[in-house]
Amino acid sequence: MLLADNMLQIKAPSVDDLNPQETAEWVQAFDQILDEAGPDRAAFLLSRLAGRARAAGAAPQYAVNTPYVNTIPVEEQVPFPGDRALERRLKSLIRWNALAMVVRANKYDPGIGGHISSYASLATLVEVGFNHFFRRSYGDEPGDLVYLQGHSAPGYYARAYLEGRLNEEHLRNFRHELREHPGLSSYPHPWLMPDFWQFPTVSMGLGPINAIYQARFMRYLENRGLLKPTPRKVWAFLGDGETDEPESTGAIRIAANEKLDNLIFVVNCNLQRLDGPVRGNGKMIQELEAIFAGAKWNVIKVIWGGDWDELLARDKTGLLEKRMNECLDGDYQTFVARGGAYIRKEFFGKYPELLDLVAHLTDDELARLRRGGHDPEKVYNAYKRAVEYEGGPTVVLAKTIKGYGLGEAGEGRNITHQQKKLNEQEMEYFCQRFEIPITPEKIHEVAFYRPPEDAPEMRYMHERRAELGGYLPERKAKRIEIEAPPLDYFSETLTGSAGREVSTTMAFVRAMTLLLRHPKIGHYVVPIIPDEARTFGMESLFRQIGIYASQGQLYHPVDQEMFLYYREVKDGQILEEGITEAGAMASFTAAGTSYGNFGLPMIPLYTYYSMFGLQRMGDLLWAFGDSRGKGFIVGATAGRTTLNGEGLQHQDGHSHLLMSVLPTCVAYDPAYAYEIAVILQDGLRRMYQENEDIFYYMTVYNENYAQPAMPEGAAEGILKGIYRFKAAEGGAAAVQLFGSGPMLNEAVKAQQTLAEKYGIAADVWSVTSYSELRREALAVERWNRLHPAEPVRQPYIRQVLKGTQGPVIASSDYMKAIADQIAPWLDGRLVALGTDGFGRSENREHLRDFFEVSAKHIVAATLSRLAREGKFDAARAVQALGELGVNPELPDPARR
Ligand SMILES: Cc1ncc(C[n+]2csc(CCOP(=O)(O)OP(=O)(O)O)c2C)c(N)n1
Ligand SMILES: [Mg+2]
Repeated sequence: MLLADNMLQIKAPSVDDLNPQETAEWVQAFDQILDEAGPDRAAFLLSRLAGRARAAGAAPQYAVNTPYVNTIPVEEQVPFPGDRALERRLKSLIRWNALAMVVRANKYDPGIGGHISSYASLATLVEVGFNHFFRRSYGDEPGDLVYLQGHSAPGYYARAYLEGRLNEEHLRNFRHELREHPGLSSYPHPWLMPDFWQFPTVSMGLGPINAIYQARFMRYLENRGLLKPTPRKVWAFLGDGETDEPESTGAIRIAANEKLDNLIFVVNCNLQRLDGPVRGNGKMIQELEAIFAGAKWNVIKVIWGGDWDELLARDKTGLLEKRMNECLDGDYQTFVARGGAYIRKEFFGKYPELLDLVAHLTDDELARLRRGGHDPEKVYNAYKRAVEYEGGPTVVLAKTIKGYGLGEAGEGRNITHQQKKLNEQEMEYFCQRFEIPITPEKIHEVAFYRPPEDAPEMRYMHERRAELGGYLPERKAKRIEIEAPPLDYFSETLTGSAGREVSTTMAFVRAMTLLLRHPKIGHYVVPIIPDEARTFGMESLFRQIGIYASQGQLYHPVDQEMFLYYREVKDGQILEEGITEAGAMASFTAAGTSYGNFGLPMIPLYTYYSMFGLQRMGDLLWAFGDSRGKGFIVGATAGRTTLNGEGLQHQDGHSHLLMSVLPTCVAYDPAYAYEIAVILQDGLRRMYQENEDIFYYMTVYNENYAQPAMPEGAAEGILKGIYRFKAAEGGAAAVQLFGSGPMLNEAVKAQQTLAEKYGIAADVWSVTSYSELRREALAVERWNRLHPAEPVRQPYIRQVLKGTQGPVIASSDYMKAIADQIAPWLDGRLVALGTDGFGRSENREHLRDFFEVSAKHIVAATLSRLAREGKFDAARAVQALGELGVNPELPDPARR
């Protein structure tokens, strides 16, 4: 039976029961059908009745919630296939070592942090996975991809310690990464532990959205015939508090629409986040059930442990289920913290019948009635169903206790998330509760414990992992063996446009098209677009390589008669994401890390509306860098003045500033088509041939102008960030004009005006990357600082400008702070012009005048500066401003 049917629960009408006799007969008849024909038949009849009721205007209200009990009925459960005793032992040892790791770290280094209580709540949920489900490989094929909850890291380290993959030294150096011995990073960071961690999950919400797009990308690779299909899954473990992040649930319908039955979410519903309850006044599991079921996910609730089964079975009044439904999460948390007597009084005590039901249980036994997420058999059954479910994604909502096993030190307490210091009594309690075989002295020392290799639990652990194809987490990135095409492969973009006016966006699309046609690497290219392909002139790709659609094209496209119709195909190459920059970024992440996850060196080119990219995706990009992701991000319709008409929320004058903070991002602001080709080629070489773990950001614009041919020898400068594009004619230059993107054309115009009208010779330089120039200069400066006795080295920017004269007037379509990045090496020569402030809807000419970056402002800035330096008559400069039409009394655009 599909769960969606199951979900249709008819709400009780709000009026009183006018005819109890009749009601009883109906209920009796229904029960009979349930008994005799089974739940499928019963559900069918109900939905038929509901349909008739709706048609007759007697529509019952529907709710997407089922009662607050387990989704899987006891009679449908299969027995747990593992050795419960050995698994419990293993889990207990992992619990102890994880706890010890954090307590030790904070004992010797107060304030170093770490988390105990999250893993304590999660242990059963992940251990059932490690012992029975998470496959490291399927034969020679890559296995499951598991996104583990980030701040539960101590638990995974503790497991790897038992497995012998980490040693005691590692554990002692948890959160001490910079000592002489190898340390363990606080959270999953592939950048810091590249052989261990696969997915950086600790920024809440990134794991879930990345997992969804990972599962989809897996299908994309399979449908395109690049990856052999296997039953591999993407598992994502989320905190219940984490689900409040929009990224956690914002893309779940994609998973359902794409029928991703290779995706399993497990939400650890310990009902708490950092400060307190996630929903004290509500019920997180019910809320999530409604959200996921509404999005057509298969929902499996694991609320109650096995010891409740008998109580539920014996309760013929329905009051136990009623009581379960009526208590709020805040109440459930208090039940844990206050213990058995309180539970008897406040939970069961509400109805005398329930007190009778548990009369045979002691208070201690009541307190120990387990929650579903701590019962391996319930968890196993939920996972088994999830794995076997076909046609869509599954979410397992498992109820647990935050700080499970910590007792007074934090079980269910509001402070538990931050608990990192346990006193001796508390640690003794823990060891006793989980039967950790260590002496009080060892507890006092907070010693780690690993049984001998031949202990039955150790043998069991290794056998389980061997059966499942190896240990996890583990990252195994093979060296990429790709040869980047030589630069002349892009020759048509190098030779200029012969006067034809072309935008850099068109030039980029052309270069990408060439890349797509490359016989050896074309199939690795993944164009990613969040619904702006037409804006960027990419629609020809629709026909050429098709839009990926997992189900193909099930409808007749409205434009099918046209040559460039909207062609959706199962093995399409373009990822048309729809309007979700975050989703597209998650696809970019899946593609850009596919070399590490699947051994497939996919080359994503993600093109978006420049303004709507970085501001939204910052955190995802940081995680992308951490993941050692590769690929090209292209900010199209770039520039605060070049994107005309659109106005304040559209015009990007700062993405280069935002990109400059990403350590592995190489950012360029090219002016001409050949610069784009050079950057693209070198990016391919560095990332895919030299195996550097970096990625590229490039801005492209929609202004059409003639594209010049590449000047001889420009390639090195393009890549390093600057080269002389047009030297002054007739004598040494008295001023240096820097331009980037379309503003380079303004610099060239200014060069001409300065020469013709004011007799001033100027060199024009194309600055392709201020951030790369700065990085190089900082590295050289650092070397100089650390080697005071060695001959001083010169940064590239100084080498290039050696012997040049006069001020440097820099203009770009970005904020002045972009050019300011290299000010320290320009000895006070720099005058930065830029587009600080909010954009406006206007045409380019007015925008460039407004932001004072146009040719005339470059000329005015030059004359003004030369006047200040005593190299140009000040009165003449004032007059020139008037001639140029520069009004010195206008307010500053940065603040208007
Ligand atoms: C985006 C983001 N914001 C804040 C944090 C800090 N933080 C770490 S754990 C945590 C609470 C997590 O609660 P929950 O998701 O319920 O996980 P639990 O520890 O209860 O399993 C917070 C706020 C973070 N890691 N990421
Ligand atoms: Mg929680």
